[in-house]
Amino acid sequence: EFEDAGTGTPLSAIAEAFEELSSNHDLMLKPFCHACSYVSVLFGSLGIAFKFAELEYVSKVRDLTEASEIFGSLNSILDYDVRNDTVRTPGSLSRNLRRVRQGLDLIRALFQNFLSTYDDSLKEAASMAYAKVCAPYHTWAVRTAVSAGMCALPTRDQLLIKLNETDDSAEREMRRYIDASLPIIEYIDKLYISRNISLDW
Ligand code: 1PZ
Repeated sequence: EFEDAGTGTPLSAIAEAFEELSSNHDLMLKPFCHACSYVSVLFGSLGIAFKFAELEYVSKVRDLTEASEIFGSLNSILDYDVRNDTVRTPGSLSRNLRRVRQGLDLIRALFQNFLSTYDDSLKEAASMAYAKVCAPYHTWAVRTAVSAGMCALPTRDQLLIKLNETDDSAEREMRRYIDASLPIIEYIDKLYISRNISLDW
């Protein structure tokens, strides 16, 4: 189903992209967006019910990518929006960054649940991850649409086939993403916290 860029699978490409980001210094916007764009391949394996999630995620990553022509680092996005009092304004870069970060964290939680259960259905793993990471910040309408979509998820085996992985290889690649994305997610949270911006939105 997916084109392999040489040797890798979609999951290994995602893991590699996040491993290449370093959260040790000023994280640059362009490489960050590049890594985020790899995630898009996952949507294709979830089915039509999550098309709206894909459109949401992709458009926010695209806005950030376009901004990377002007803003060098993630820090400079926050500085700009703090100066203009637009951190939480719909469509602002700092708000889009917060949403993309929630998407990255959702995938991390999802992978973690995937690895700790062998249920043939992904509904439980996906619902739990969503409830914890995203639902508290989403409207009732969005939460309802997501819970309807959960009934149309592929099975565990169907997902593995679509991603061109075995149970063992998927476990390895998901662990790589879990380990590589956590410091990035924490780094993004600190951008807000260090400026006294709460994360309850
Ligand atoms: C096999 C596992 C399947 C798991 C499926 C989980 C799907 C969750 C779908 C979440 C859909 C969210 C859709 C819309 C959210 C919007 O309310 C907000 C609006 O932000 P605003 O414009 O108000 O600032 N948008 C977002 O939060 C951005 C996108 C989030 C999408 C994350 C998806 C992550 C990837 C899922 C797994 C591939």
